[in-house]
Amino acid sequence: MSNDAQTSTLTDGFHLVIDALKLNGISNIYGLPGIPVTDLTRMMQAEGMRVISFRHEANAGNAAAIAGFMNGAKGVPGVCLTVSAPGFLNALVALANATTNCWPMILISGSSEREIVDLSQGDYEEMDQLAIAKPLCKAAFRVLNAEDIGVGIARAIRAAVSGRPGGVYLDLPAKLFSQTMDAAAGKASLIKVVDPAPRQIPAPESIARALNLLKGAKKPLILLGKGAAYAQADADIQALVEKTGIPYLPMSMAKGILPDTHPQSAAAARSFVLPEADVVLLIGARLNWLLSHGKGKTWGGKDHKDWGGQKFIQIDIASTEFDSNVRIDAPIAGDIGSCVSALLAGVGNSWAKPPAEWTNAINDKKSKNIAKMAETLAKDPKPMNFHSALNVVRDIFKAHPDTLLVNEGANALDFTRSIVDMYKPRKRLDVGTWGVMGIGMGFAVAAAVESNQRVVAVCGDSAFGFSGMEVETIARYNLPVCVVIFNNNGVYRGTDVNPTGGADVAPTVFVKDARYEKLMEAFGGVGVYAQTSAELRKGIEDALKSGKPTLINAIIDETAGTESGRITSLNPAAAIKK
Ligand code: OXT
Ligand code: ADP
Repeated sequence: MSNDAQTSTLTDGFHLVIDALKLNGISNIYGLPGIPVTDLTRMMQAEGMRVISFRHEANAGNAAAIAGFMNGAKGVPGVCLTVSAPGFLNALVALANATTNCWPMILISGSSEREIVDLSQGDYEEMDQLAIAKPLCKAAFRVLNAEDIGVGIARAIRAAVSGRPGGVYLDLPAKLFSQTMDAAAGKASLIKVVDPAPRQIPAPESIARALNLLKGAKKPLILLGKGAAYAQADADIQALVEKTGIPYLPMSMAKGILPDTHPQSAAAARSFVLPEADVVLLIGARLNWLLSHGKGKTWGGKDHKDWGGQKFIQIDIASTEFDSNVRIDAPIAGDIGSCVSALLAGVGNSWAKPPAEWTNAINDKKSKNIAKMAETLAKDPKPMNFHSALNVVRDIFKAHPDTLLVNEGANALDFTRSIVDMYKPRKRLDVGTWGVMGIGMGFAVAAAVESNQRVVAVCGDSAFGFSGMEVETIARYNLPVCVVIFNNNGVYRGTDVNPTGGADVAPTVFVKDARYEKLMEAFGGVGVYAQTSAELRKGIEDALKSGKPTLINAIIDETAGTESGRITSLNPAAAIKK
């Protein structure tokens, strides 16, 4: 047999990985090349996959995580590809963050040779990656033989997207890639995962129990979390809210499942509805720190341990979530699509709307808050403050509701959440459950790649710094991303001083009046220095019109921010003042 004839009947590890991913509808890879995966990235591109190559694996990982949020309900996880030890470690924050947020992501890392690693003989980038990844993700697998690649990738996909979604680690030792096997046998070894995120139908009695509770409520409330956005059951969720007439509160990334301008939105009366509600239906939201653990003053309790008296109905795919903080009176275990449609069937067309005293009281509170906000937004100070800058962003999202918003920072995050209305589901991508900085540019890249829409990333200047080098990635792939840096010269604000009077600036302060826009210009994109709201407006509008990679350095009053934004109280206070 000639060499050509011989190779044409063979396949290898490289091609089996690519074929297995493609077979399962995975076409975008977020990664960073190097030993032992450089050729894999080249071959992936040659085989028609989109390989988005980053400057740091943390950002590639964040991109994959948010791609998982955007597409997971369709059975497609986000995929990140890295080199061994240091590259792998760089991506772990994103893998852990994906798991914490319940987003399906697969981290594929090349690794060193088992026989050397296991004897600790000091291989190139030696590390027992599988053992390190395990506690940080939902599942971790290693493939040693080419004929197991199909199974390995199938297991990774299923583990990532089925049940409660999460991060999965897949360890591929260098030697695997060049292993060969008969091409036909290789093809036969691949698995196209059937129904990767199967429906989980709720028990009828759990639906009846929940409807009973809801029916008796005088002050019902629906709380939509990012699980509800993830599930892509938008029409049924909208119908449930509208048919019951129950006021709803969206968590940050659930904004837009119904337009924030919806008359039943209680977002502008948050601190009123939480303690007042008597029955709360949680859809894809956990009673974790973001909801004050379902108790304490936020919920009308006397102190932080005190239960406010609410009854809770909770829809979640993970039944281990129920009773995690307070009693769940009516747990509904199942996928949100199936659970909401079962509730809808029970609600029918003659559901009695909540008492008018409740909805009127909410509307009263809401209109007062909205009027107060409108007053603040109408001011146009120079330098800009968070409100005047966000007034511009708010107008722009109203006019361009398909645009995706990436958001990180402390004040830049909290003010954006309450000022900028979202009109469509899954358009707001932010720091999530951990409040993690550094998601900005990775999320922005994936948002543009996965959606083919314009993206505006509103980042605090500190937050931006964690992933800032990816401006080059945005420019290199010519992505329609407009980064808006709220530059107030530091972490939270720029006014702290070194109490010793020494030469070092305070730990929270950066170089004053830094010219961040020049970063984008350095890579051929558009840089804008915006000192007024008019300049900011023009900058974003131009970026949306042209689709060119743009970075706007929006100068914000350095005194404007508060410590940690809306979560100041989480900072421990010193017991002893020196
Ligand atoms: O009802 P009330 O009266 O209470 O009012 C509420 C609503 O009713 C009202 N509202 C409205 N009014 C009128 N109209 C409308 N439409 C409307 N909508 C709402 O507004 C208020 C507020 O509503 P909200 O937001 O819904 O309610 P609330 O009470 O805030 O909700 C509570 C929470 C907990 C759900 C919410 O606050 C929340 O989601 N918080 C998330 C907070 C978070 O995650 N923060 C990020 C982390 S902070 C810190 O950790 C930072 N670090 C450390 C660090 C991190 N994180 N990561 C890593 C890897 N390393 C270090 C750092 C370094 S932040 C940070 C950088 C900060 O500096 P930057 O320069 O980047 O940023 P700047 O601060 O901007 O300078
Ligand atoms: P938020 O921060 O917006 O309150 P969380 O991340 O705390 O949201 O909660 C999301 C919840 O949604 C998780 O408990 C997760 O198990 C659940 N979840 C995710 N996807 C689904 C789904 N398809 N069906 C049911 N529950 C889901």
